[in-house]
Amino acid sequence: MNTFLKSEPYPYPYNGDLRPENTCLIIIDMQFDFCGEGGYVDKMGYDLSLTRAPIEPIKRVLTACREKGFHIIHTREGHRPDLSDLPKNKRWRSQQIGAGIGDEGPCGRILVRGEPGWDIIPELAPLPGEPIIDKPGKGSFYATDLDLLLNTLGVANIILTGITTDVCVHTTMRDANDRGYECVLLADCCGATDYGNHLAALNMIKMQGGVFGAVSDSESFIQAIS
Ligand code: C5J
Repeated sequence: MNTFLKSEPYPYPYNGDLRPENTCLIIIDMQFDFCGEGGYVDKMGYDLSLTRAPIEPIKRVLTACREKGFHIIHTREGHRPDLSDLPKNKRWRSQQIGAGIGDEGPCGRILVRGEPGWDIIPELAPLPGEPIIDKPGKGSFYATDLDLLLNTLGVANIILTGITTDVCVHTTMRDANDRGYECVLLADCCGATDYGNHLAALNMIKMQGGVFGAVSDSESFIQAIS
């Protein structure tokens, strides 16, 4: 039996083969640093309500995926405490905006592994057995074993959620698409530091017949898998 989501610009997935066995929900960087008070995004002065908006929709999708037995993977952006995996230009640019990666902040050292700000927020805490990918970059494939995990699990379809839409989620979606994964981004399960950029990122996906995949929402996804 084929299963399709209501999505744009085409019903996802392209071949209707959407099953828990071949589909993975990826929740990207739902860490204090990106949506918590005193974290990296807060220190940069951006509106936290934009990056907190996806928390409840992701929770509903996560619950549905757990109930149905879908694969679930979480990611965290962060660097080694000695900052040996932090490019100098990335650090310099973050310092220019008053939120130096590796510097002390209200949530500990910004974007450093093991610090309070680097943790995934409790609302979306991974369960034992759900893999966590620790990544030093924006994309979830760069310098990680994500592709190995997805291949080993037999994943063909990726459901993208998390923050931020225009940076880590988009980079991951573009890379996943190039690797042949069939991707859909759930719009209300993502957020950006600028609402216009969130909308633009959604629009980019829908060009050229779905240049990186498709765009849907939490309700359509939950309805399709129920
Ligand atoms: C950023 C992310 N925006 N998780 N990281 O620096 O999107």
